[in-house]
Amino acid sequence: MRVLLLCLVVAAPAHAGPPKPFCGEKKECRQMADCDEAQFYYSQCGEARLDRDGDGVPCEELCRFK
Ligand SMILES: [Ca+2]
Repeated sequence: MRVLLLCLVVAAPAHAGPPKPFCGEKKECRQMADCDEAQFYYSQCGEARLDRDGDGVPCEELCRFK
């Protein structure tokens, strides 16, 4: 059984892992689950409006303590 498990791990594709976030339909800070998600949308999805005051930090209400 141990050998079978090892084979499964080795055979797993290199890109297997936690699913990467993708740009979905979210547009506003109140739709973001947390600061990481807000930063992802801000930096990867072109949602510049998430940084309303233009200081480079999106969604202060989520990220201000980071
Ligand atoms: Ca900001």
